[in-house]
Amino acid sequence: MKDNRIYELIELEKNRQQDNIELIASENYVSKQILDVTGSILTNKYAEGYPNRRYYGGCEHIDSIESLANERLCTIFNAEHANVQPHSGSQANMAVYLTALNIGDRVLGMDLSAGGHLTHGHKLNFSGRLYEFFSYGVDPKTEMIDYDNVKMIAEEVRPKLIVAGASAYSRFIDYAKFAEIAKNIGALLMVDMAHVAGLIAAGLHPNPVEYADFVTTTTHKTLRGPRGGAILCKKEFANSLDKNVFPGIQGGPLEHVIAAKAVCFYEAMQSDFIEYQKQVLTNAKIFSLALKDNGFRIITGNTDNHLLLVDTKSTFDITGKDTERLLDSILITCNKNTIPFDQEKPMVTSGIRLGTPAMTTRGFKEPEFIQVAKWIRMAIDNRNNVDALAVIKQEVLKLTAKFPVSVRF
Ligand code: DSN
Repeated sequence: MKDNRIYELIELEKNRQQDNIELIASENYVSKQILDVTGSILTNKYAEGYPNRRYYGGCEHIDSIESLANERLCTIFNAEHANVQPHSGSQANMAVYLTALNIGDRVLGMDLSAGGHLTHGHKLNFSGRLYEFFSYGVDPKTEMIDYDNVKMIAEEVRPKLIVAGASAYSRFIDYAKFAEIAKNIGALLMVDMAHVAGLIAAGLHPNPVEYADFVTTTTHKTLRGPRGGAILCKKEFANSLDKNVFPGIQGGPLEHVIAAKAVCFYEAMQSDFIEYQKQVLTNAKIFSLALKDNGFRIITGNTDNHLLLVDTKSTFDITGKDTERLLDSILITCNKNTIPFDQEKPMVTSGIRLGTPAMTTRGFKEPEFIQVAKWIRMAIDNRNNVDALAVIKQEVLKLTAKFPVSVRF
């Protein structure tokens, strides 16, 4: 019997995805072929192990699929070894920690409140519970990573592993500098490139693979693939890393998702992918400028990538939480986010994080992002005016109708 309720809910979510302006920096819209492959019969197959080394029969086609995914990923990023089995970015990071560290070892990563990620040592996360994490933040004036400070902390703490990469940091990260700091103290370097992987694949951001021992990523952000994780590493760590993914932390790989990852990598090798990523960057720059013109303070003053952090509290005396809710009411979707040295709690925050990847996929260019910046300011000015908010919402609906999600199909 058909599960009507779930189909109804999917329909509602489909409408929401069409109607809203999607500004969550880590989200995107996959292509029809990625959607189809993710929902394909490959979901029926068990394939514990690796290509040609499985614990189940009948894996000959699955082996070809997974090998292709590995080869494509290595080609894109010029890497020595790839593992496409991690179910998520979190599991990719966990597998690297298990490979590089013993429980209790020291690690240095970016503080979550300064732009890092939960798995970079948050005390409630497995990373902070299993390892002795220390953190670096950003410079109070520039709000950017201060590499001299990172070096100083690294020399004092002497971690076995340094983690570079972030989930809410809008500037270039100097991987060469991180590699130099790590080398000087005999530490390994891991780069979590999840947010900027698509920009790197397109050759528009520096490639960390040449500097880092391990590079982890998700496949669903700027890379525009299915929800999942992947790891790249130097050959010397390949065997140990593979063992730490399976059987270390995972059982059967999700081969339907791995096939969709392979399609994602195929798409990332096409020339229109580069054009798309260029537009992501152009849109982020113009969005940042337009928000500044509308009176907002942009953390670090600008962006080098696909996202911006906006301080709503200091200029408009509205928390990130209230801004997120207000924008939800006019069908603009984003997330509240701590800003450097935030005085508010993580569930409240002083700012929002905005990203351009999803709406760029739908065809937004400079004029649309300039308009969105105006609407965000108008909504804040009219936060208690229900009628004015209703008018903006109608305008949003008119605009999103012109940029259908089905452009991907
Ligand atoms: N939760 C993701 C993000 O939104 O950036 C990172 O994993």
